[in-house]
Amino acid sequence: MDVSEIAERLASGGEATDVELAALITAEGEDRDAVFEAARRVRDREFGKKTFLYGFVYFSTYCRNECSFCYYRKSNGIDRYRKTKDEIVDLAKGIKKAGINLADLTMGEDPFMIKNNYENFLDLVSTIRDEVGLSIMASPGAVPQEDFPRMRDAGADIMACYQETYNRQLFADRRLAQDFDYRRNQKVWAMQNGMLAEDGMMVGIGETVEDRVHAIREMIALGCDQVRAMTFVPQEGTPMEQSGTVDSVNELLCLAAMRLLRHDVLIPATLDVEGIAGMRTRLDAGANVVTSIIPAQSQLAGVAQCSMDIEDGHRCADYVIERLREMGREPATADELKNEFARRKARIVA
Ligand code: SAM
Ligand code: MD0
Ligand code: SF4
Repeated sequence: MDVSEIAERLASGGEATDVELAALITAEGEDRDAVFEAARRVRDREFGKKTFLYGFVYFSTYCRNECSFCYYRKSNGIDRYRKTKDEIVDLAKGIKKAGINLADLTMGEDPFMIKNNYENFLDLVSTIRDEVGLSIMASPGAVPQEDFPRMRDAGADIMACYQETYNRQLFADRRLAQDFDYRRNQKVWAMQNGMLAEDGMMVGIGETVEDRVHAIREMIALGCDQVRAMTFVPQEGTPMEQSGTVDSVNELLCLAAMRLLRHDVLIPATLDVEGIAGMRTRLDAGANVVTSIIPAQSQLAGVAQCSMDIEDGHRCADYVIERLREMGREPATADELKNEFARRKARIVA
């Protein structure tokens, strides 16, 4: 199969079959380079050199769930923390000052934040909106449909809830005792209520190449404004601790496929899989957002890499911005992201 022809066809707005997409996301050698080059070209045509910067605020690591891949699953006997509202506000002010465009307010499904219809979580969101004024991503896990209007009214701009896989059996094996359709609907309910949505897939959790193609198709078909892929990182004390891993190039190829299928979508280059070393490869695969930026002195954790590059400042804003400029890319401003979100929200309610 002529992979570079497939990539070029998609880059100019054409379509591809599932078999062609499978070839694209398993490309090697020169074909692989051609896929990444086409994805970068499409990204630069849509966004120029501008790169959005998201700060990761993992404010509570308590969780009632038992996802088999996750370090923070309930039964793992780890040290946990829950930041106070004042601490979180200070952190968010700090990341705004450092040039970050958005606060990603993330938690495990923490009973304290969830109780009384998400009272504490929603109070946190509205406080960040009122006292900090950054764009806000909500990553609270799966939320009942009736709470979405309140989440929007509190000021959440985008709801992040990753399906991980669109293979229902694999979902059941990985997100233990969670409902596939309920989680899928998080994205639908967000958009029906005027928020943007982010979906995501994991790479290396036992899926086939066909499963990856299926996940990419489903995420794009849902109409999410942001889509991601993250390579599985094995975690101590979890059922998947000894599971094998896949090369992160598989993730990069999935990112490139997303870019080629939906030219103007937001795609994160996460620092949470390979640290700062993984930023360039992800941007070179067509990503246009850097996520999981964490201030050095914050005592906040990552998810897939709970400590990598954090304490030495290699995941902080200044360091990321320097590396971006070295690549010839430009950090967006907080206002530029606000405008981008406003334009996208107008489109989903239209
Ligand atoms: N608790 C909320 C939830 O599950 O939706 C929000 C935060 S959750 C920790 C964020 C995401 O991190 C998960 O949806 C999953 O995609 C990713 N993740 C978790 N553990 C991971 C691992 N070991 N390797 C790679 N990604 C992981
Ligand atoms: C990231 N560590 O962006 C974060 C996290 C949650 N919305 C995002 C997985 O990689
Ligand atoms: Fe909890 Fe999220 Fe980890 Fe699942 S992925 S155990 S919901 S923190």
